[in-house]
Amino acid sequence: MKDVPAQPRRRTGGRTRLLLGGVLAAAITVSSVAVATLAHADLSGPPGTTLKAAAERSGRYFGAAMGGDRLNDNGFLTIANREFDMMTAVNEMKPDATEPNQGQFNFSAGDAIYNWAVSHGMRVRGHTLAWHAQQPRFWANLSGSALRSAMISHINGVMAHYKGKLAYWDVVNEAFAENGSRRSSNLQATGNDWIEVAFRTAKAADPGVKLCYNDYNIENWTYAKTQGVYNMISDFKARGVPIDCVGLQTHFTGGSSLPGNFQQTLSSFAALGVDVALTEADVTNAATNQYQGLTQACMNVPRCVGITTWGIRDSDSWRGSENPLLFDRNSNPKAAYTAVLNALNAASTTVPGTTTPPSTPTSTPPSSTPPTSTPPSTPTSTPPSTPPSTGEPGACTATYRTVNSWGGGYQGEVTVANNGSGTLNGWTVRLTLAAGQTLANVWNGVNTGTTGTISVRNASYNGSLGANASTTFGFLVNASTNTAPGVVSCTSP
Ligand code: 9MR
Repeated sequence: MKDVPAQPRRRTGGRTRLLLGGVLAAAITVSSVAVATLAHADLSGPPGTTLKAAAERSGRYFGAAMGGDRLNDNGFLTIANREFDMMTAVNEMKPDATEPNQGQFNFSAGDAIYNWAVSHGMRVRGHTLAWHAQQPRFWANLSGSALRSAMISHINGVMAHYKGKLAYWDVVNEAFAENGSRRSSNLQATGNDWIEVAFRTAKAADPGVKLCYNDYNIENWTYAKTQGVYNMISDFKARGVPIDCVGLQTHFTGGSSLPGNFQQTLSSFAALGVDVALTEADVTNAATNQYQGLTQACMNVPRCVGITTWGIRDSDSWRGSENPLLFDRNSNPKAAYTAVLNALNAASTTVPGTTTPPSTPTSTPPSSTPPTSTPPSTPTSTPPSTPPSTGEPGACTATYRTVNSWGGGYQGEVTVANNGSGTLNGWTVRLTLAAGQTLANVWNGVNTGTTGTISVRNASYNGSLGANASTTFGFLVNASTNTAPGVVSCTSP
């Protein structure tokens, strides 16, 4: 790797000064430059006119996620460069991408995104090192201590490559089940301590990067999964397991919309002594009030360091049919964009350490202590049982498409349509997964079974379909071969 001298300070994003990494010549290697760091927060100046300028006023960042294919998409790059100061690779730094074969690391796709981002003054979040999905194919043949060793080697190999370059790493992703216990996975089967081993390994590999635990459905404070993660972080802090931050993915769907207690969740995590961040935000139909609310909640919590949306335009989204992002397919900002911008500019707290001088923050850290009450054991919203149909029997159809696939699995989407004249009150789709395939995750639907023929019925909020209406659900499959599932049937009661 060639050393590239650090560039002198220059101004970006309005009045906030960033120490920039330098301009990169080639997209093949990661340049040896310091991580750009936020230097100065100042709430007294004029409002920012871009997301990043507005966020930087309070020492925060505003990020997006991009796939490698967006490097050839000038529409995307233009908005990214103008509005964002943090970047996450959608798939390119995941375990299957970075270590496709045991001991053979491949950083070309991740480096291309990294190099573009830092050469445009952005910092980069690493995503992710250990996860039950998108694993290298060879992990499927390992278990026990061999898999544990492979995970440790993977973390060491990837973190050595990016040492000193990244602002954050999502060390472990999505390790909890909805009921607040650990998700069962091959990594979990190596022993309950796999998560802390991952964090200790990561700390030794790159002591300078902030190490995060990242998950979805942990935004509602009273939800069992939130409490499960909270208890783990609390335990880690008590025992000195190195952890710096919690990423709340903030995927808001019709079934899990912005909870009224979101700020309490953020401040409760922060009170444990970790930073919090909204790492993959998207909201069904970009509901303005939810985007405003999630931004405001972050701005009200000093240790909420930034917000990332999972894509920029609806055409970049993993759930594009729900139009969940801040920019439409023609690159126009939506009403939600303005709401977010205004909420960023209205921030009344700054991130500790970003206001200079003095070196101590002017804002007060949250004084509330985390509750000691036992977390609820059931989710606050459970899908209701399916009501009887008033539509024509057999009027529903299911159409499958593969959204994305990789070495060890794929993301699928099924569109459920009502082709009858009446209203469909509830639906169930049956799919047959090929041998060796296991369902890892479903959204906008509720599954029964994870292998062979599985069924997915409507969630609480998308069972009712008027004449000619349709809805979609999505899912992830871990697979040895990526044969698409057969759609067996769609029925309505
Ligand atoms: O956006 C990613 C999509 O392209 C992939 O198909 C999918 C496969 O796992 O992963 C998506 O990103 C996920 C992220 O890594 C973790 N949280 C949920 C995101 C959306 O599924």
